[in-house]
Amino acid sequence: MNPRFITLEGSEGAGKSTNLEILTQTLTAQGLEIYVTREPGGTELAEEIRQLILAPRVEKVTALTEVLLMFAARAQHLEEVIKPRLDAGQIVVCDRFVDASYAYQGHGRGLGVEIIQALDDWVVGDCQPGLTIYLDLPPEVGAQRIANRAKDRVEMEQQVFFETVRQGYLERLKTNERMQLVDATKSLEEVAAQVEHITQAYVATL
Ligand code: Z5A
Repeated sequence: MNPRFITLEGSEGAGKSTNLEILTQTLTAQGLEIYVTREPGGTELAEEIRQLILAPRVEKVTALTEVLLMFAARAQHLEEVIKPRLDAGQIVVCDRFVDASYAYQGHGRGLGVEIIQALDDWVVGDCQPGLTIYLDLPPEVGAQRIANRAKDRVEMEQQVFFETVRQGYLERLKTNERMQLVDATKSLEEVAAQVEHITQAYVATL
């Protein structure tokens, strides 16, 4: 576990990007050195892998291909960006990380937790986040929030897929003390205040 590594999780439209921006501004204003990144992505190669994963296509992408691409991008991201920044004493805040693989590929795609756990042990090892904020939102509300946006390959899935993903996250919460749930159905101001409160309290312990 690396205490300076913080991740944000949630289903589509839960408000991760929006809250990440607000949070970064607050922490930076306090003089903290924050590095913000995202998954899949975060390096030139990992961003290219992201495009491969998310581009809508006629060919069916197998669940195994999808999860291996996610972890290939993650391996690059960890070595090129996350570990060096943490080693340099920065706080790294990442929009999605390995919990997304448990939720989307383990549960949503039905690969099961064991495969993800094996890849997690192999690729991530002990570079686990110290804090993960999970923005919880019913999929139908999230879908409404992003209704006017062009959808990527994963976002084109049916509602039942996103329900399973949500259950996957809720399962993770039961066994991972570093994860804290925020009710993302509340107003943006309320959600942002809670995300900020949790992070400030956590950062104060570092
Ligand atoms: N994925 C995976 O399968 N496995 C993995 O291991 C990883 C990822 C790492 C890309 O992720 C996809 O990769 C993702 C999972 C998969 N696919 N899906 N679904 P992403 O994070 O880039 O994509 P995303 O989850 O689809 O992001 P998003 O749709 O942009 O959601 P968001 O960042 O959580 O939401 P937002 O952009 O901040 O907000 C959406 C809108 O809602 C926006 O207009 C806001 O102003 C509004 N909003 C936000 N909060 C509120 C509140 N509280 N009230 C009202 N309106 C709000």
